[in-house]
Amino acid sequence: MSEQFKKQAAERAAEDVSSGMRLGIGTGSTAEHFVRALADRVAGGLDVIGVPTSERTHDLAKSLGIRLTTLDEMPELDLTVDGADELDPHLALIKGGGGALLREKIVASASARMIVIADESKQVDRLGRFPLPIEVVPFGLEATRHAIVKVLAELVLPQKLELRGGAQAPFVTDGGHYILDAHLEKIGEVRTLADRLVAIPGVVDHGLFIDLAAKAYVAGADGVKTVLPI
Ligand code: A5P
Repeated sequence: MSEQFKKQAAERAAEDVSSGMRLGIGTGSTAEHFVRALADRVAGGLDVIGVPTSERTHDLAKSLGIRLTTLDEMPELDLTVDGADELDPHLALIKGGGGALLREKIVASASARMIVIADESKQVDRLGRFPLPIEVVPFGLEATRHAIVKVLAELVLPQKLELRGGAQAPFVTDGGHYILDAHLEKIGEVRTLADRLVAIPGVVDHGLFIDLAAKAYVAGADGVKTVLPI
């Protein structure tokens, strides 16, 4: 069922795309529905160019005939459409379940607007049930882990961090980094946590997306809702 909802939200977002747009194209199962819906429109004559947020999205979009470029060629975009792991009423997001958070944040930040597409299970009152991905440099991993634990303790948050993929075969991001997933349950001060994490030298970025999403299409049993930040 949720797959159907993801598809409905993605198809609604594809309707917002018009010819001439420079698009950021997200990563994940919901974003893949968007890529397919966009490709259908491109086959029908829509003229757009896209910057993919991962190698995975690059390969899919290319195989479906969507014209692609890079942020180096096209540093300013009109619209990014991407999924999320959680969205709160302010449209603050947790992203990075698929490991593409860094490129996703760079692309969304280079876009005039970001639209989030999701099924209704992703909507929460407060972020944190979904583990927060924190992208870190492999060098000095243990020192970085200690620094993160210290910040979490100071903010009275649980200090459970898991290296994605495990110590024997850590997951490696498109940027060559590792991911520590932080099991936080409920994040009180989203902005404070975001600021404190990026201030740690070994942290490349984290999956909190604040003030980036302008709108969300959330699909559920009652159809597709348009959600604006409160
Ligand atoms: C990829 O890194 C993520 O940010 C995805 O956008 C997010 O995990 C949502 O994925 P699904 O659409 O597969 O749920």
